[in-house]
Amino acid sequence: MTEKLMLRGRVVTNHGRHYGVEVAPGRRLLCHPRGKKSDCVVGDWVQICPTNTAETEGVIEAIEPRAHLFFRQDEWRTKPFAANIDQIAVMVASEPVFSESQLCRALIAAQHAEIAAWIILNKSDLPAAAHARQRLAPYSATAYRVVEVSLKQSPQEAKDTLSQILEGRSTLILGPSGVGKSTLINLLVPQAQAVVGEVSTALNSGRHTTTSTHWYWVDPQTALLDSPGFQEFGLRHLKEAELARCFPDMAKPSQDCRFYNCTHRNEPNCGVRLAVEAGEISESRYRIYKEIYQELAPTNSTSK
Ligand SMILES: Nc1nc2c(ncn2[C@@H]2O[C@H](COP(=O)(O)OP(=O)(O)O)[C@@H](O)[C@H]2O)c(=O)[nH]1
Ligand SMILES: [Mg+2]
Ligand SMILES: [Zn+2]
Repeated sequence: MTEKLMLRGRVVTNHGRHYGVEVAPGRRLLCHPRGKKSDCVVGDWVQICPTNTAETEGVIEAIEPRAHLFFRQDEWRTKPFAANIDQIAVMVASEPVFSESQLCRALIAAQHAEIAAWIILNKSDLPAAAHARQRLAPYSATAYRVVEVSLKQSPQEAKDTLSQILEGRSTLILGPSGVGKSTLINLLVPQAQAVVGEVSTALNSGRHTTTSTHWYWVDPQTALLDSPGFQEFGLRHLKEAELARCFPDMAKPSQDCRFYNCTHRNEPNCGVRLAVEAGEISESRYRIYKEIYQELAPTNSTSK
């Protein structure tokens, strides 16, 4: 009996139960998990066994241990985005007006997972850019790295700016529909041909949205990941006491809190609240902190 041929590869696409596994540059096999259920996600390193002689299809036999899994968590389910990525880039645009809560949630999840995060503001060519810039000021002024681009009006400049932050890393691009994720992918990966601004027939969205996660190579060391849009970025995997630590702008002020276990909501002599009053922490970020805290806290510890 001949020994089973095993190949090692990285999962680069996922559509339901279909996984594209890259075993060498440009060489991919369409693979399926062995069992009914699969915990495989894009970015995973896997062991596969070809199932046809042409070696174009295979079965996933094993998933190698992950360095990282970036995910969101609602009340009941874990929704993985990707495994083994180096950083995330949260994309917002001048238009449509972005949800600061969703931005915060993605940044919190990254901080919690100890993954670096960037904020990309696109469509700086539009008049609404001034307002978006103003809303992002509390981010660029503190621990966050914000870059501004106009992918459509100044593609070369955008490419130069983005290359500096993306080069040599694998980056998951996150952001709501319409911000320019597909435009960015196409600019940096010309052979990607992601669909831009297309109106989909999807009943609920009415816009084109990516329905599967995709790993694109910009060059042999640089990768971009496009992922499906989502409604809510759940953070149920965090304990409420961990939340403040995921707000870098609260680190210093919280050292002045009277109580070591201050929740920064209604305790007296709270350094965080003082910093909010002094305008050192943005009011919207503080409001979002309290909202998420409430979501994570057991019902018996709601604020008075
Ligand atoms: N004004 C302006 N429009 C842009 C820019 N970048 C992308 N767009 C447009 O925004 C729309 C949504 O872009 P798309 O890449 O499909 O966004 P996605 O939904 O995040 O993938 C398209 O009509 C793009 O042409 C930009 O820098 N400025
Ligand atoms: Mg898109
Ligand atoms: Zn406090």
